[in-house]
Amino acid sequence: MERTLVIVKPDAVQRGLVGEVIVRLERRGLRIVALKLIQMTARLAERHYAIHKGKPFYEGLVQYITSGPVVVMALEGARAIEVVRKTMGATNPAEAAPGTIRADFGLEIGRNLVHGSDGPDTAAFELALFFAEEEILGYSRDTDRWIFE
Ligand code: D4T
Repeated sequence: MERTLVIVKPDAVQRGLVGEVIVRLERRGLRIVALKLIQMTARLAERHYAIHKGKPFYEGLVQYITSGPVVVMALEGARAIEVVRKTMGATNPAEAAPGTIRADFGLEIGRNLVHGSDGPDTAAFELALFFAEEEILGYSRDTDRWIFE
């Protein structure tokens, strides 16, 4: 079973879309194994987005992600990383497929509502960045046998 990190970004929180984002991921069958509301510090944002340092959009990205509370969660499920990214849609909402979170609620790349880890190594790094090991709960649901083969 794979784990991934999802961030409901400040624009989605301000627009009252936290529930909307969670429901789309949860109803796919993904299991929420950690969840909290935080305000990211510049230091945390810089570590999370270290790979983008030096790019023209980097400063704005750090400014945006630290501009208000975000909801961070760890989700678990079969192929969770890929499933979350497909549910979010392309990075630029203008290019995202209709039916995805970014297409249904967004217009611009710098206000794209959600983040999801883009691979197993990134997921492990990001989960450790946002959650202490004991904050991620290993448990099963009675419905799991109707979702997982
Ligand atoms: P995140 O990391 O937010 O899930 O987005 P993606 O994984 O889909 O996309 P990314 O890493 O390429 O970009 C990270 C973040 O930077 C913003 N961004 C990106 C931007 O504001 N302008 C840009 O030109 C690019 C490429 C959006 C997402």
